[in-house]
Amino acid sequence: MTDQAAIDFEAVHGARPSGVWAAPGRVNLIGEHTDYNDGFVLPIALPHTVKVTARRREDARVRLYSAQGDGTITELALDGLAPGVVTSWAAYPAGVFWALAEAGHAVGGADLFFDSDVPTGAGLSSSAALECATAAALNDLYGLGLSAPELALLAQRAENAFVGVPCGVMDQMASACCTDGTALFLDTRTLEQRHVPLDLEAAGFRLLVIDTRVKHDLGDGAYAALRAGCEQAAELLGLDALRDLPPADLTAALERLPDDLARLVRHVVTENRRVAETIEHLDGGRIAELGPILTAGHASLRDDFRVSCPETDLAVEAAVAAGALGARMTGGGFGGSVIALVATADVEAVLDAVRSAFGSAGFAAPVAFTAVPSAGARRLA
Ligand code: GAF
Repeated sequence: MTDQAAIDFEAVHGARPSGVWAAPGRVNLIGEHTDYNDGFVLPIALPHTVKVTARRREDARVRLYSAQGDGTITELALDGLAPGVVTSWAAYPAGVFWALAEAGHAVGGADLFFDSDVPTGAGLSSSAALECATAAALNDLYGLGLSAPELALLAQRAENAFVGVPCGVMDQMASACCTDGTALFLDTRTLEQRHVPLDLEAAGFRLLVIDTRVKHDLGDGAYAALRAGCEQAAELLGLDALRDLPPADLTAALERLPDDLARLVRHVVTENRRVAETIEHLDGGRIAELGPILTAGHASLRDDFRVSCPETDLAVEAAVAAGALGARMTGGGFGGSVIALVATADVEAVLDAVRSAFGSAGFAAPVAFTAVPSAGARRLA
């Protein structure tokens, strides 16, 4: 552990920490709004992480501090944790203590000090990173012996039942399970995973992340409404989940649904197909072929699922017009970030075009960086 991490922890919590853990944010290459339909996703972990320095407490109390917070410690009694009790950022880590205890794991109190460089509200899974960092720390501090997928499921349970956001499992699985240099191909029904090698740089490409700085929020009801719409459509079609609708039956199925549900179904079925095509191209080493798939995915999110916004639409349009092979919004939508697949030689031209389009439209300047497929949650020291 760096001396500075220990000094910072001790200044807040008054004792030496036992270790430091980190869990990353993510971008999703393709497979959006498919995870709560039992479908397929293909995220990569970012180099940006939530780091947590931590130690056990023997008095069943939880003390949470964030370097990005308001300078106060949130102190909670473990036996007082219940959904709805914590409403600040601290609900995410507190929810992990709650989910572990509720699942019967022998977890006690702890002091935690969080420090994050995952942009918040940017659709890059800062919440899942916060949950997964907490879960990884508690797993080690209390010798729980849980696997990375088990930690991800507990983190999702924390977010669903304690925080109250009905998210799927993609973000927590990405944060817990990704590995360096690979994308995570996940079947969200069986939880079968495959780590697909993704060396974009060697192939002469970059995956740019363009944060539009339009803050997205999954807790505001729109995400829950989309999920409910998908579930209602599956029920009307007599399916367990939209994943079970074969593409060949799509046209007939759409005729049986009201228009507002039909367009959700069309997105989910075509998006699962786009994940499969992406995997085929990656396995065949055909990275450039991914471009049109990404852009088609964006059109489907914009026109059918209707979760894009003027800023994400403009970023995609400007990037593609300036030579990006393809681009799409990533994450839940309603703002957040866009990814663009770009030949290395064209990176500056694409970024200039997006900045200039944002300037002309009167939008705030976007923030961009290159996504390098990175490792999932881990102990650092
Ligand atoms: C958010 C959710 F948290 C994920 O579970 C997923 O549904 C995503 O939106 C859309 O693909 O990030």
